[in-house]
Amino acid sequence: MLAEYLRSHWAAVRAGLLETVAKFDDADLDFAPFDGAYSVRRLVLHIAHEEYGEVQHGITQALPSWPEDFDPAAYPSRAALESKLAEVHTETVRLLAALDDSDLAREIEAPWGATAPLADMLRHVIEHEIHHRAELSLILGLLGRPGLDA
Ligand code: NI
Repeated sequence: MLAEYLRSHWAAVRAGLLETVAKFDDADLDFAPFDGAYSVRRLVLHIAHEEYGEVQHGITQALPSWPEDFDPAAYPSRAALESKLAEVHTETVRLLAALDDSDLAREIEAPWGATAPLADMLRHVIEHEIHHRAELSLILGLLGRPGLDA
């Protein structure tokens, strides 16, 4: 039941993220709300990168080390960002699909030394996505456009 809840919750969060990202034009991607803040492009890449690191290094440990940041210059358009989000999330969904509730109770020792049940590690990644999705929505407001109606 928890596994199914996490799958459906993340699917809903992701749908809202994609709806939010789709409200930006390519010309908006370098907008940052204040000096030193992440731009729209960097925020989207940060969501994908955190998921990639937490899932593929922290949980599955398929990656032997925390991944290098994704190079913003390699993602010149919204379509390129959406493609990166999908690439990372496809692997996460594959992992989630194979989980049942007993897997979620399993304690995972992350390579950085913390130990937590798998469910908690996944919840953290979902919360991270919601957190930055809200920042993107706020940025839409700063650009004078409607944000996400979550
Ligand atoms: Ni973050």
